Amino acid sequence: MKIYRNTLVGLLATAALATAAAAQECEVTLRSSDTHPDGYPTVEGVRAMAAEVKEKTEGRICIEVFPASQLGEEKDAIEQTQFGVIDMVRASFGTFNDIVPETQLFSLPYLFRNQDHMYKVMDGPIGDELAAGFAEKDLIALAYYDGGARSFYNSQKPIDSIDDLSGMKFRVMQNDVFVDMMSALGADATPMPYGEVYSSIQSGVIDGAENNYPSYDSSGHAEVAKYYTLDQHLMVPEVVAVSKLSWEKLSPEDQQIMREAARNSAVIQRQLWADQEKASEENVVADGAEIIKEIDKTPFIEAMAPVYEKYVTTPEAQDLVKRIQETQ
Ligand code: GTR
Repeated sequence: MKIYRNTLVGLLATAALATAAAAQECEVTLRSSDTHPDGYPTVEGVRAMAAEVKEKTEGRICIEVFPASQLGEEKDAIEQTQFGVIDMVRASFGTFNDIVPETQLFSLPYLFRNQDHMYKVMDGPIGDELAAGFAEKDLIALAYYDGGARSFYNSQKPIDSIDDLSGMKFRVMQNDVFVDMMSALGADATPMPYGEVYSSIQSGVIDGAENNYPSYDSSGHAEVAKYYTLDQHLMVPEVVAVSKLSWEKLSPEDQQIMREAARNSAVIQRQLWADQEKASEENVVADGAEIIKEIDKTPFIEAMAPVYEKYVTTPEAQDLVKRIQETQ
């Protein structure tokens, strides 16, 4: 036992020294915020980026990921990143709403046909143009991650058709598009931060929420809202963004390393995402979730016409939506 204890103390001391040495080597430490827990594809995606950046800068630039909203809920984290209080954020476009108004069109329901379509759009010229919108708001968009397809879940009853949504109360991200989407579906929207959803379903403040399989699973929402209907109304891209203030302190060479590492991390994140979607589906089913897969999406898609009318008004917006829809 004594030997074990000594060994353990020795190991801890060595680890502490190694950590101190590593910390000393970092000339720059960038703090990155994520709402999701350890192991979630977005958290591990940014960690993969961190590993590449560390290697290519020979330990000069370190990215430290703070998972589970340790640095604040997503909307606050985005604002803190704009002000340079936090250096980086990984967040869904859905939370940007009027912070980066250009993201709103990308939050329109049923805009993307499938994940491949979303990748093609985000990895092409449209994604580059959108990065300019982020830059105007002091955020440097480095990579777009996958956020899968979002569907409704609730604690009350299986949703088999659009009529079943009538009068129900669902949490949405704090974004006007989603509030309008819910009223177009005949339901009530309650915008609130992600971290409040679990207790709000549990206490009956809301009937449910909407999200992808990995979030439904990792947040524990599946425990309190057993009915999950795969209507897949939203496919919202996610972004890894750096504060302009932190970015401008880096040399052009280091900026290039960051850009490349972020792009490479998107490839890793998307693979992790595909694996996690399957694993989460299995987890929630094992925990007793009832998945409604057979759902006619046509009435849902048709119901979105007023939302498009409200948001796709200018010729520029109309052109962009057309370009997105026409991307093959
Ligand atoms: C998740 C997304 C988060 C956050 C969350 C939410 O799917 O990855 O960034 O936006 O949804 O609903 O708030």
